Amino acid sequence: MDSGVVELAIIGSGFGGLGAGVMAIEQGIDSFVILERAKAVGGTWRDNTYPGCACDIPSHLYSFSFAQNSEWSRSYPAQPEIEEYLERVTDNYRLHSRVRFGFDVAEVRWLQEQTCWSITSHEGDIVLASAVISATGPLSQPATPDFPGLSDFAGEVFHSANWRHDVSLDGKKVGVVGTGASAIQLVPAIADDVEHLDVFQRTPPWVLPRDDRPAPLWRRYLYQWLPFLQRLHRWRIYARQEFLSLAFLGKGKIANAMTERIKQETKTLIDASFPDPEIAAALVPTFKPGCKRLLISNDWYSALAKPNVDVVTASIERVDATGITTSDDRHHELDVLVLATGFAVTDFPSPLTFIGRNGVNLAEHWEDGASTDFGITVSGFPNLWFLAGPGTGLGHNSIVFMIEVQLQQIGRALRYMRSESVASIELRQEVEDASYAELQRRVATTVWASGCSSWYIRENGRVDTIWPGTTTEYWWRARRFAPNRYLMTAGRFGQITPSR
Ligand code: N01
Repeated sequence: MDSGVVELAIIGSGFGGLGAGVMAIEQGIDSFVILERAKAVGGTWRDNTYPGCACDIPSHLYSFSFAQNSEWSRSYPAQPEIEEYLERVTDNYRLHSRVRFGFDVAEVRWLQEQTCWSITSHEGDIVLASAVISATGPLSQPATPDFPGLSDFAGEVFHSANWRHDVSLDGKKVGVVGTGASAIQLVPAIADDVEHLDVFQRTPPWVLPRDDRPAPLWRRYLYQWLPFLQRLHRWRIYARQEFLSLAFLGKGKIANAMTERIKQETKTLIDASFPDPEIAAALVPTFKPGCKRLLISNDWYSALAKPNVDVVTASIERVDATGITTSDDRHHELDVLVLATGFAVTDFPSPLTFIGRNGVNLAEHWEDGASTDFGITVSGFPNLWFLAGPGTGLGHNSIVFMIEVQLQQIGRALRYMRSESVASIELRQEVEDASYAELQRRVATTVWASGCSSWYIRENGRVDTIWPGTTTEYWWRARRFAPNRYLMTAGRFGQITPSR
């Protein structure tokens, strides 16, 4: 068993955790640690290595504002480039020595007497920290369906987020379950290698063309020598993405026109690959565009139309040693089964256990609704901040932007605590209640509550995951730390009282 004492512990080393590390350095916090369960930084961009993996937000925007990269090779670079970018940020800010790799957090418990958090790993190691930033990310827990007979499958089965590069797909009969953001990237990337591909579709997605272009060398030089031009480009992308929110948030003429345009674009893409209207009809969604994540691809439908690819629309009944039987009694023989079935997003705060003041378990506190203040703080859980927390997910813009807004607020809170001799701050219950009530009232009129099933919606029917506004509004309202929203106890921040 190993232990340590720090001012600030950051859990996770993806975009959120690394951004928090930079923020800590900028705030002059010398005593901090980044706890990472894996052996490398990068979070979701380290874990998702499936063929074709890329970001669906252009990287000039999906990157830190303080670490712009003039070298992006194209508008939507592939995963290795994004992972390399995060490694470079880690190097440039000398964060490597701050990361404690292999520390898989099990429990985070508030010790009232000592005014600190006790963070315990699955191996029993303990870190005491005056403050904690949870940056575990919403897409860190793969969701695996429990199809009857799945364990009987004699071939290889793996989740898209745990890609088995040691399993060759060449000349194999492969099944991919799912037609979400991951499947839409990996199916076109593997379709030509396999003998046969069955794509098991439960719900077809809305798909827009992907305006992906290589970045010419001259432009990269230009951005390197005249960084303000790159910033302009970044803001242009930001404005374009923000404009999309009109389709998701509003109800008026503009929203309707945008919705119709999205529908038309998908239908055009489908018709180009599937001239037979009967087959094409099975690929057209019935829910409102945006209710599930809107996808972008130029090769999804052409991949599905390949002679060795079948879209299976009958539901999966059971798996046996040799493949999958669907509800139409057909047996689909498979050598490899890929589960592109997404992530346990609404299961927060799982897989971590947070025990706050008075022994309150956060999972129970959030049982009826994941109430927070701007997804950042929670009542009953002092000196604890979340990045990309509940109610801050997006369907239209860069989550890195949201993380940076959250870091602005956290940085200001930490500065306040250190300069005003505040040992702990805790969100007022009434603030949390009002904040959550507003979120729920507003989300009810958005596309995400328009009647589809998606990972934005929890089992109890609440849309707790998504921010029901523009990111500009979020920036305006959430960037500042407002002391009057918090209960405070006086004392020196960062000084952990010895246990009696
Ligand atoms: O997961 P998903 P994902 N039987 O939940 C199907 C981000 N991301 O990994 O729609 C049969 O979107 C499920 O069917 P249905 C992005 O935020 C980002 O693709 O529920 N099918 C669906 O088709 C995204 O939103 C990038 O009916 C089952 C699919 O599996 C998030 O990750 C790239 C099933 C799951 O789709 C998740 O995307 C990739 C079952 N039991 C991912 N269970 C970027 O570019 C599930 N499905 C940033």
